[in-house]
Formats: sequence, C-alpha cells, structure tokens
Amino acid sequence: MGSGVLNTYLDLLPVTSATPMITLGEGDTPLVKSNRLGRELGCTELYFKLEGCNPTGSFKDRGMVVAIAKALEEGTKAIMCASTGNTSASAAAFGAYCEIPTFVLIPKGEVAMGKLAQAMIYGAKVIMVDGNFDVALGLVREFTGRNDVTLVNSVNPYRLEGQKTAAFEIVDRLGDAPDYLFIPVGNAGNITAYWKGFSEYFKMERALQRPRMMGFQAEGAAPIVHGQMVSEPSTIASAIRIGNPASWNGALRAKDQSGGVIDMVTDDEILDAYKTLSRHEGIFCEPASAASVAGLIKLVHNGLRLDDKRSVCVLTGTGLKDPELANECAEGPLKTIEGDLEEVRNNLQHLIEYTIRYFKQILKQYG
Ligand code: AN7
Repeated sequence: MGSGVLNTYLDLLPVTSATPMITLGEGDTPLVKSNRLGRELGCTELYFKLEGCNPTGSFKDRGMVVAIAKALEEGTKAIMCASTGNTSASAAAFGAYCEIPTFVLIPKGEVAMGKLAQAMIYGAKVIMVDGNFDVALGLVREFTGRNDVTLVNSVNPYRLEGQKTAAFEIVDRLGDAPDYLFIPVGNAGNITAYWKGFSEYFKMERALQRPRMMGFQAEGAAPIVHGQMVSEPSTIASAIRIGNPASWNGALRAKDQSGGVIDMVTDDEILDAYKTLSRHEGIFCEPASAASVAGLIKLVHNGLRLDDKRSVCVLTGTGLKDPELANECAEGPLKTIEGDLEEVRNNLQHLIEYTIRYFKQILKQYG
C-alpha cells in the first residue's frame, strides 16, 4: 500500500525490466461509504471513490505515472499535453519528479485556478490557446506527431493502462465489482479505462461480475449523448468542457457491453450534487466529479431502483482545485466582527442555543 500503481499492479501493467518504477504515491484511494445520500435514494450500498486523494488531487496520476515511466523507458526528452487542467497538473508533477521538460497547452480562461497554479509551480511551460480544449488537443497531437516529444494525453495508451487500476482497487476492496459505476465523462478516457480494468479482472475471475457503466456528460458538453460533436461546449464543470472526446468509441463500448448509459446532467444538477456532497457527506470534490452523483440522483428520481444493489460513484478530483466556485456557492457573505467576546456572543448566541435545543430534541427521540 502506498507504493504506487506500478508496484501494486506490476503483473497487470506493461512493465518490463527496463521500466523505471517511479511513484508519487498515486492510487490506493479511499472508497468511502455514503452516510446519507444512499439512504435518501434507497440505495442499499453506495460508495464514493475519492480520486481527489491522489498526489496532484485528481485521478489523472494513475495513468500519468505509467505514461511517464514508459516515456522514460523509451528515452523521451520531453512530454506534452493539452488539458482542461488536471492532466496538466499531473504531467507537470511527474515531469518535475523525473526531470523531463513538460509542455502544456490549455484553453485560455477555462482552467480552474488551482490546476493552473499546480502546472506553474511544478515548473511546466504553460501556454494558453485562444480556443477550447478540443482545439488545444488537436494542436498537441499535430505538434507531437512532428517532433520528438511524447504526447501524454489519454490517446497515449499507457494512460488508460494506469487508469484501469482504479477499477482493480474497487474490486479488491469490495470483493467483487459493484452493480453500478457512476462516472463523469469528458474526453472519455476514464470510463474506457475503468471498463478495461473491470473486464480484465472478470476475465481473470478476480470478479464474478462487471458493473453497468453509467457515464455522465454535462448538458452543454454532451457530444456522446447527442451523437454529434459540440463545437462550443459550455458547462460550469470546466474539467469536462469537451466537445469531441478522444475516447468516444471507448465510452460507447463500455456503455453497450455493460448495459449502461451515457447520459447528461445540467449545471444546476451538478451544483446541487456538489453542494450535497459537501454539506451532507463531508466530501469536497470538484464540479466535474459531482456529475457522477448528479447522474445517480437523476436516474433514481426517474425510477432507477438501487435497493439490493451496490453502487460506486467516482469522484475524480478534489474541490480545492476550484476554490472560487466553492466561495460563490457558500451561503451569505462573510462577516467581520470586533475581536471581543461580546461580539462573538451577539453573533452566535442564538445559533448556539438553537443548536443545543435541536440536539436535546434528537437525544430525546433516542430515549
Ligand atoms: C475532475 O485534465 O480532460 O472522461 O485535460 O479533470 O477521462 O476525460 C480532465 C478530465 C472528469 C473527465 N473529472 O475524464 C484534462 C481532462 C475531472 C477531470 C474528467 C476530467 P475523462
């Protein structure tokens, strides 16, 4: 444990004797049981996979460590990616760790502050493109095709290899695959990789079943749902503001082979799920991650029954990536008071009394 995905899943990854076994401590993330939402939705067993607990705060580290290890093995001189933010943070961290120059193209004005800060402080060369993610990815693919620079977006197959270890962990933890896996979909690498991981474990008989794959795009960036590219994707969830997913076919295969869905959720549904997770589960994830939970809530409200089912929602990144949004969502303005006890009392006494009364009532109920 804590030894990284290359060491932990050595025999199931494309590792050779020449592969450097690098790690920043990625993987082995918590699978936390829902306290309240599961009960409210009549979902017997609901878990959250906290991928925000990875070293750079998102699921991207699993695939990145394998992509970078293989790049080093092959003698790469530099790495490059386009990103809505998390991929660039992860590439920059591993680039720094392995001392490989890292180049990043990001869509101008569309990357959450925490992610940009990471790429910068890890020392990547970051360039903003006056265009969206799809434009940036197109440029990176062309550039890396003509130069001796390794592409580390999820079109690099080693990214998906590393990423599939999240599915292994879920099975290792639960003893079998869940019945349902809810997951946000942007470039669709993650859903493709999870399906690969579950399928490999199933084939090896380490799991008796495979989950239905329930992928969710944001309504304004839902090309797979509409079966058509979106030229100007828009959603508050900037991580999944993607109009032409690279692993489009992988997502469709996961859906079809598992009997799942690729559906969409509105920004309001995403924000509701984002706040619910924070306030009622104590889990602060980024809005793109909350799309998985928004999808779960939507389908249950539409009649999906999850009693006697085991479900996992993948929470792909930490909420600290986008502190500005959290502040915007918080209730009421922050108040400043004089630094004396009287003022504290004036401002809090009624709340404290109310809370004490409330808890006394609850305690009475329990006798
Ligand atoms: C938090 O960083 O595409 O469907 O460039 O950051 O595998 O693309 C991020 C995607 C979900 C979607 N949740 O995963 C990037 C990037 C978070 C993300 C997704 C992303 P994919």
